[in-house]
Amino acid sequence: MTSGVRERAPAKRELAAALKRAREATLRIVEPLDDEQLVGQVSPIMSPLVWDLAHIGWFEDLWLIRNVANGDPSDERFDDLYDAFQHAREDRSRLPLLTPPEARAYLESVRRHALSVLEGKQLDDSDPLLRDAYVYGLVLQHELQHQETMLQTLQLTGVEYTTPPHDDLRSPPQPEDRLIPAGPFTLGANEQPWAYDNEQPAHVVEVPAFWVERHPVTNERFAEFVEDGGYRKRRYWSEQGWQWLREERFEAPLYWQRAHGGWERQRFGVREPLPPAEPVQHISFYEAEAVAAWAGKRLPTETEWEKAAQGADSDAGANVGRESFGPLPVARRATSRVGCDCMVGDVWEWTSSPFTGYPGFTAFPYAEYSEVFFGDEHRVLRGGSWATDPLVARVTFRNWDYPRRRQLFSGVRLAADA
Ligand code: AVJ
Ligand code: FE
Repeated sequence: MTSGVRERAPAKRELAAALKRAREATLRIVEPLDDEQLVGQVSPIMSPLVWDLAHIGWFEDLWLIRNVANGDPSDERFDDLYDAFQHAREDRSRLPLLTPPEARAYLESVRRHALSVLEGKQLDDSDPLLRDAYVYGLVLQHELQHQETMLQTLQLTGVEYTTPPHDDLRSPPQPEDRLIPAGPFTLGANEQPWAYDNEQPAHVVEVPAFWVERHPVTNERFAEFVEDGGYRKRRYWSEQGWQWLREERFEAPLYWQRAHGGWERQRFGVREPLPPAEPVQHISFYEAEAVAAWAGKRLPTETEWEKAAQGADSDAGANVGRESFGPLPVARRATSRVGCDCMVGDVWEWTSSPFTGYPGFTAFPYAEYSEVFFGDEHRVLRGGSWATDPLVARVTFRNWDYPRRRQLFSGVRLAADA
């Protein structure tokens, strides 16, 4: 085991500032939308946006008021309405939800109360919830992660949104391999006080040598796979992947459309030429596996991915934080020590690993964040996307979803045995 030097706990003033920054970002996302757009059920796999809003407030009420100060719930009904385990996403728009103005007022009143609790609270080291201000990190990251979920919903609705142009149509560099020599490395987080339970405990693993590509798979390369009949050739697909494809009859990533001069894609309500050098996004795990097979490669395991990513999260140039509204042409940014680029930000990268607990895992502070999702059904995604907040996009962070999902800002990086 390596022993990490923990950073000092953030001061109350810094916590309040971080909560404020997160809230401003949440409100900025929904600012251009009218009430109808906020209450609509866009897709069975996503909540209405007004649910995410009030759920953010409910989670803050639960953790920063009730669990920190033994306060009463601000409204008894909300444990049913806004606990994600009570109702499926597809049913949420039929619930007696708060209206958008009510949800905004609720967010505001919970925040006021939570800040007054923080003001009067001794951040006591002997309470694991308060040590390193953990519970504040939890609530902050929760809100920031829901922002990414809300952006997925917005992209699904096709509402036109003002975003920076993605008109850089240069060709990508040739794929390049990096060799990661065999040897031990420490998987997981032991120095980040706000790491989630599923990133812990950090432990040393032996990883055989492997190849991994310098960049995630680009649109140009993915389009070659498509033009090569990738979606029609059984041999590139796993058993489950082929079955999924036959049911869905997809012929390209989500949001791609054929046009006269080549492919176009829809991005936040706008149709634009597909930028060849951007990482492909909105692919499922099955499509990730298939493009890897077509290239004569495979997906990295999440252990391989994290080993290749060491050092990448210290890069200030990463495409994270919801500003670019899309991946950017692959380039030297968020570069890891072994020289892999775009390891953090741009697109989440599917790995071959199911989502499970590390050896010695203990659920903290609640089993419903990670533990109930462990098992064979989900696959792990790594690295964060352009929509992930820098506070969340660390190299040890583990995301997960069903292998068929494509609404994610998801892409892939290829690996191979050495
Ligand atoms: C880590 C993105 C899979 O959205 O289900 C939000 C994050 N957990 N609220 C999810 C989360 C509770 C989670 N993912
Ligand atoms: Fe949540």
